[in-house]
Amino acid sequence: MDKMCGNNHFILDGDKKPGISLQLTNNNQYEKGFNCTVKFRTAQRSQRLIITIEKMNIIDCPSDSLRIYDSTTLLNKDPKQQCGTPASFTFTSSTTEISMIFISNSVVESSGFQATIALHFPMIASCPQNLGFFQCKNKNCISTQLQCDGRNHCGDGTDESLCGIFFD
Ligand SMILES: [Ca+2]
Repeated sequence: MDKMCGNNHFILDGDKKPGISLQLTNNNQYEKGFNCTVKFRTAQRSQRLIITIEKMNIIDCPSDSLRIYDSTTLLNKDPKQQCGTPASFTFTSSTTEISMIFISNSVVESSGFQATIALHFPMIASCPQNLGFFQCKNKNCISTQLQCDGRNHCGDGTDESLCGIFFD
């Protein structure tokens, strides 16, 4: 995420970029006095976004925090999901845009968080795997390109749950 800050939108698109993984930070600790916004949106108006925070380690809480917005609506309203070391959590947007805003103060730093964003295709009712879609157990419909890559894109981890068991 360190290199993605700014007001430009990263566009997720069904063919080329159906999902993305990001982390703050690639280093051991995030920077002091960091103020970073990263914005994502869907290529198509019918699409939605799934954001999953796989891990979070923001010790200087609440001075340092991550806020996630569905357009202008705060998604992680629970302060325990803005910093600290919460369990993995996920949201599916009701709009075509998600913003992540991370702020740190000048004192303590820690490793930050690891997240995925994936396109959800709510208009494709049956979510057919032979047409390139995968239906998660939680009913999110993502691209099959995001299965079995070691990152939780469904939100419930079911895109990673049946990987390799027939071939190992
Ligand atoms: Ca995945």
